Amino acid sequence: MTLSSPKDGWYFLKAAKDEKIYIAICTIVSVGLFLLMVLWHIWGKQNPSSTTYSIIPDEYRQIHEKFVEKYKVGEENGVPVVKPPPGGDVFMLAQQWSWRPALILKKGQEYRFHLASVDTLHGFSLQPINMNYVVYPEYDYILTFRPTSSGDFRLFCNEFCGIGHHTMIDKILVEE
Ligand SMILES: [Cu+2]
Repeated sequence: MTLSSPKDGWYFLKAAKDEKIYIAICTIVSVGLFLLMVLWHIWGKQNPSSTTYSIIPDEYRQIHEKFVEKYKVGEENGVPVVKPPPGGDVFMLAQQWSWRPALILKKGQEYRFHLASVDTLHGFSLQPINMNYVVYPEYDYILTFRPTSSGDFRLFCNEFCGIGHHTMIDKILVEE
């Protein structure tokens, strides 16, 4: 409610010159910022885009377990260590409170990474390169993943997910 209503027909009055200039500047700035967003997405140092599908948690768990069984090469502190073939799919599973499996990858090779949570919200935080994703339950995030340096990397959950959140640490070893 206003104290006084504008006169009838105010909407059809011609805008003053300074108003037109103001609108033109605002339009140019907003279109410019929008284009910058697109350009930054393509050329900026952003996390890559992912393709996302919805999943049924139990079905994803079965796919993950088959993947682990097929390419398992060892175990470390009860966590399976898996060496997937380059070019293949990697089914990572987050749940309270672990990221599985531990991985051995080849430098310079491409993998199709699937990130999924079967219970609650988790985070995928790859350190020390600081690559971060939020992983919502019931979705499969697919990323094309190509390690460009060898070494020993750690994968953390960076979304607080309960009492054991701090124990969600996984390992990715990249070989030459
Ligand atoms: Cu967590």
